[in-house]
Amino acid sequence: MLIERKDLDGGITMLTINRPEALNALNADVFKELNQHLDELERESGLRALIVTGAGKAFVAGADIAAMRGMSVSQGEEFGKIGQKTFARIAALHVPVVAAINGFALGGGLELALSCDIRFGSERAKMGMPEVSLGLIPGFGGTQRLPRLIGKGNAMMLLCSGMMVDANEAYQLGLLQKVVASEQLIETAVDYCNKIVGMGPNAVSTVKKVVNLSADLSLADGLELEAQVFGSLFTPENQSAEGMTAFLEKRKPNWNL
Ligand code: CO8
Repeated sequence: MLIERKDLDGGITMLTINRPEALNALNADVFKELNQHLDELERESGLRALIVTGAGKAFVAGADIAAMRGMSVSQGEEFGKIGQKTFARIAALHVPVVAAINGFALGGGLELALSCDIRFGSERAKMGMPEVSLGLIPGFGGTQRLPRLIGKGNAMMLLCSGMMVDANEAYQLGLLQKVVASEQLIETAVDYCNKIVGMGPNAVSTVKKVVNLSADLSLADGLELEAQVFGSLFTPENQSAEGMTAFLEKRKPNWNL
């Protein structure tokens, strides 16, 4: 098994990339298993948050260089597309996805983290895009997602030099939302996900959808979309009725109504 699935209380699931002997490098088999898990997760209405992490000293140290070395032009393009499609499924999953970055997140590994919604790192996290050191460029979305997340200047600094940054530098760049001690990483991610579990499930998945759509919209179109979606949450059968009533009645909302 190259990916382990663990289901925690409250609809929180954790996927651990488990190929520590190769620092969890991404090959066709890892992508196959990841897609099988996504097939299941996408169908699960009880899912509330997903955590992705890596076994051993790496989150993911990139695409598998040994597997890529002999690839032809068409195989390289095909492999890139497999990675892009897989990470697009993570980005579009109906619940927030938290990357718990326990160590190296390099190249394809950083691209995996970028497809997640939120990134928490341990003090041991090391992040970068070393593709240019191999004569390559990122092929799983890195040239597109990295500048959108941390701005063109910061992204170019990493992309053109292949340099690695430590957890604190990654935090300053906005690559990581939190840095914690290694032994607290998973607990921090789970605690955060438990906060999500207390919120309206439909509201959380709608936030994710609207924020994701904003990447392709002008500000004016995005505001119009937000207004429409906001209004759509006021139907009597929507969870917002329960959320607001619970507040006024000074009790916790029951989202399972
Ligand atoms: N691919 C394959 N094997 C790897 C990878 C990798 N990306 N990273 C590490 N390994 C293997 C090593 O070869 C080594 O195997 P072995 O024990 O059999 O020699 C084992 O993992 C342990 O690694 P190290 O001994 O090197 O561990 P260190 O702690 O000394 O170094 C590093 C850790 C610094 C992370 C080092 O392993 C390293 O530099 N790894 C490569 C990082 C890298 O360049 N990543 C980017 C890869 S390219 C990429 O991701 C492109 C994505 C887009 C593809 C688009 C498709 C066309």
